[in-house]
Amino acid sequence: MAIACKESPLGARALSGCIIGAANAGKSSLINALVNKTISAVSNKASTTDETAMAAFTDLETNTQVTFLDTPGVVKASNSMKSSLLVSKAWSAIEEVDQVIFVVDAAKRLSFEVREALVRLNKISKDIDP
Ligand SMILES: Nc1nc2c(ncn2[C@@H]2O[C@H](COP(=O)(O)OP(=O)(O)OP(=O)(O)O)[C@@H](O)[C@H]2O)c(=O)[nH]1
Ligand SMILES: [Mg+2]
Repeated sequence: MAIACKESPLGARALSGCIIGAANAGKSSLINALVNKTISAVSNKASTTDETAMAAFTDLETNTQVTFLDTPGVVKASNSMKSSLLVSKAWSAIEEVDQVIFVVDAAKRLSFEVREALVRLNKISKDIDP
C-alpha cells in the first residue's frame, strides 16, 4: 500500500474516504490531484491500480486529517479471476471508510454495470459524493 502523508497537528479530527468507480474512470488521477503528489500510477490501460493506495493531508482550517483510499475498479474490467479479485478489493475498501467518492467518466455514457454498482452502493449506509 502506498502512503502519502503530511504531518497532522495534535488533536486533529480524522475523516476517511475512498475513491471508487469503474476501471479507467480517473480515480488515481483524482487522488493524486487531491494531495498534489503521485501516490498512485495513472495510465490509459484499465486496471492499472491493483492494490489500494492511501493518501492523507491535513486541512488546517478545520484541523481535520483527511485520508483517502484509491481503489481498483468496482466493476469487472474482464471475465478473468484477477478482475473479480480487484472488484472485491474495491468493495472491501468501502467498509473501512466514512465517506465514498464515486468517480464516473463524464465523457462516456453510464454503463449498465456502473449503474448496478451505484445501486449496490446506495444500499450501503454511507454518504456518497458523486
Ligand atoms: N480527459 C481526461 N482524461 C483523464 C482525466 N482524469 C484521468 N484521465 C485519463 O484517464 C485515464 C485513466 O486514468 P486513471 O487515473 O489511471 O484511472 P483509474 O480509474 O485510476 O484507472 P484504474 O486504476 O485502471 O481503475 C488516464 O489516461 C488519464 O490520463 C480527466 O479529468 N480528463
Ligand atoms: Mg487507478
